[in-house]
Amino acid sequence: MSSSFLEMPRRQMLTASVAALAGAGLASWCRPVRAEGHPPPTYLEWKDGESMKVFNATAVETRRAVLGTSLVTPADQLYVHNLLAPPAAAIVARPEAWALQVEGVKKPRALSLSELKGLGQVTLATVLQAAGNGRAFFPGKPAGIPWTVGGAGCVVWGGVPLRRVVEALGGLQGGSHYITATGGEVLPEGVDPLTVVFERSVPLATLEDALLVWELNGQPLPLAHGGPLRLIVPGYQGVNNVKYLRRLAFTAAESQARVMARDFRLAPPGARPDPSQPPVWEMPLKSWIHAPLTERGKLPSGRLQVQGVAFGGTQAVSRVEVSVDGGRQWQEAELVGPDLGRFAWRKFALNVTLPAGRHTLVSRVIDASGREQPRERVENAGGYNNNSWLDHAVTVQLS
Ligand SMILES: Nc1nc2c(c(=O)[nH]1)N[C@H]1C(S)=C(S)[C@@H](COP(=O)(O)O)O[C@H]1N2
Ligand SMILES: [Mo]
Repeated sequence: MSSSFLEMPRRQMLTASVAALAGAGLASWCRPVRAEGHPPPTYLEWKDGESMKVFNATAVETRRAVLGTSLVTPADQLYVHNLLAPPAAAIVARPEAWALQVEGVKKPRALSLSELKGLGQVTLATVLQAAGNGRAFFPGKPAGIPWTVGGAGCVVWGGVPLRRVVEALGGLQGGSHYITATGGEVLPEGVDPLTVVFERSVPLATLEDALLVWELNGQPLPLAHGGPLRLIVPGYQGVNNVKYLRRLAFTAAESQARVMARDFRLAPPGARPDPSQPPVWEMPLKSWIHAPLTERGKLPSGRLQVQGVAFGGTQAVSRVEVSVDGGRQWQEAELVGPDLGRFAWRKFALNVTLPAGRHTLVSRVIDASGREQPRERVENAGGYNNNSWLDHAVTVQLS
């Protein structure tokens, strides 16, 4: 493992992190964290540095050429995004000591991780994606991490369906419209907790598919990805998948935490985000090509295979079309490899023969409900939900 971020001095990482967090409007808690001398981000040392691009100490994305080389993204190549410094590693060293407080059910109480495991384990593959994945392609350069395509992966979770937990606690109390999940980060003292706590609400209907997970790709959930316990809301943008889950409540209203009420809102360009605007919830359908790429030199002309990944958000992928002329003419690609279910991504491939010169390759997905990936992004102040096929085009140079 030879990676730039492993060699980055601790102070530089903290400074980078603090600067990025200040940009995200969360500056209020940075100063206390720094004053406390928070440990360096050793929680990312195990990542495959060759495969990753580092934005700061708590945001790394997977390189485009690496994504999709296997259907399931290896954990050491999966992107990471933390808005707060993660809790101490001790919580994954003794996972059985972790407890989850459940509220809004007939018999509210704390459940230990062992009790949750006792309810039985299921596995589910989902796409996990940063809501700002594709932000780098917004010409207005919205504030926030400039993710390109690598703020995403497709992984296999192991855990218990949330429905089963609710049943074990006597069912829902009633009157709730949201699932509100709280992360277990240690909050700085002296600031209003609502301005810093990682707490998100999703519609109650997501109870149908939601999981509480403790495994990632068959291994105990690492700290970087929310271990020992995480909420997974299949088909929803990454921000709704709360890590270090310590409280889960069925609530009448959305959380008033800043990360719910002000951040991750679909505000019109130039507008200030506020709770009246739609939250970042479902992932819009999306696909992109990851091969061939000629960023590091030309490729020979002739026969080559165009490859990429496609997902439908909450819907299954129906088909994928590829264009090798920037979107004028389209051909249907082949869906390859096993189908891991409607929340996973599908790999696609198309064999083409191309002459020497520059070619613009694009893909667009059509989902099971007939929706088609759009040509244009929907403009918004935060740079969220970019699924424009045009923005995700790759230009290759063949000799
Ligand atoms: N508790 C907590 N959960 C969190 C976050 C966080 O900062 N704290 N970041 C969210 C965001 S913005 C994203 S994109 C995903 C990233 O998941 P990953 O780091 O496992 O890839 O986790 C989400 N869950
Ligand atoms: Mo994110």
